[in-house]
Amino acid sequence: MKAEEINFDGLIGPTHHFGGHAYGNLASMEGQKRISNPKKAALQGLKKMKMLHDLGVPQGILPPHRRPSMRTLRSLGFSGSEAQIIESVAKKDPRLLYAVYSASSMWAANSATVSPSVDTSDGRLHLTVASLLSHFHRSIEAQETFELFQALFADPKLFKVHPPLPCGDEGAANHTRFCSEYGQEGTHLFVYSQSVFDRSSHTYPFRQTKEAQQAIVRKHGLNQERAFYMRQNSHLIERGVFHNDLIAVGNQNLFLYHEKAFTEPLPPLSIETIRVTENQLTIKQALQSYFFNSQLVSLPDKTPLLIAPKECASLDLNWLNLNIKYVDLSESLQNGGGPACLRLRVVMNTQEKEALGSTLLFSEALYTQLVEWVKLHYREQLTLADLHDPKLLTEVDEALDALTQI
Ligand code: SUG
Repeated sequence: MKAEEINFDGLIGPTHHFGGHAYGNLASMEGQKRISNPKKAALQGLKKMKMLHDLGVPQGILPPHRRPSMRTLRSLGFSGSEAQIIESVAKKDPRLLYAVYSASSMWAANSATVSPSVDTSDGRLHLTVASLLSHFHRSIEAQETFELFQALFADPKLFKVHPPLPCGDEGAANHTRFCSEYGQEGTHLFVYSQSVFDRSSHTYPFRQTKEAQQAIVRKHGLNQERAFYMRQNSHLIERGVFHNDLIAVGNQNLFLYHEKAFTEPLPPLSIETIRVTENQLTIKQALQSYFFNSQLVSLPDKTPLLIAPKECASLDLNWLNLNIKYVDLSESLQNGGGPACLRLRVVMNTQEKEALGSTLLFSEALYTQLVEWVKLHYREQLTLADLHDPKLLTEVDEALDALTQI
């Protein structure tokens, strides 16, 4: 079957701020209370999408969630007009207000786990929306993502969108699909941090459960013999490696990973591996530069390319026999989200792509429109104090209304 892999990037929303919401994510913890620049953040994200599109790598785009999440506040018992609710939450518990203002849906790698139709028993493309239970500000994404994906992947003959699971699941950030061609049956590597029955205590949240991944294999109808599970090195989670995509990246038949990523040997995946040693790149350097959160993509001529954060440009990477291009994502990175965090990979065949329609596919014209839209509607500075003002809510809604027109 002929198929291509589309990178769907989360469009960075107008309320991007540094709230220190993600415990165990060092950048987020350090960034708390810094002044963010939502306009710069969104333009950086769009520029990355354009870079991939210009390189001939298929690119899609996902709209931001409406923030603040009024439905979350109402579900927590706040009532009245939206402005009244904001004022009341701001007074009673500002942390709650900041959390429901989080623009975290930008990190689309955490929106779902995807299985292309060539891998599933019923021949449909399956997506399980991530529950994101480990952090309050992220868990509120799940229901909205579910509704969005049901609307986007609407044809029940081609797609099956599963609701979030009742256990910790952070989506594609902890899953790698290997294959020789995108349209050929793949092999799946699921990396988890713990079992739901694990009783050991640790400082930082262990986000991904094995049970969620086993459920995904069952529900998507994947071939059990081609699904492998590995446990993340727990010491690394305590050092800030909160998702597997901070320490490993794979594409097609190539897997690039740090020697300390796992404590057991890799399963028999029949792939080419690049095992990065501590001598070549220390864990500290990997985290500071977000090297492993690069996107590993295949160019139209099939050569691999690494799209790395610009923070990697100063590293000595002579040992790496790969072409590299650098991107500036400083705003997202200050919240612990690099190039790979911002995208959800979806392998689609021609029929599936046609059913999706063109609205979400990146084009030169869409890029121009979105850049104009961001320039018109986004602020250049956002502080936590700004989130207390109901005027921001009006501004955000105007922006999202205009986006709907686009
Ligand atoms: O869940 N940061 C996100 C970053 C997600 C990165 N994604 C992948 N590795 N795939 C997280 O920790 C920070 C938000 C704040 O602090 O305001 C945040 O949620």
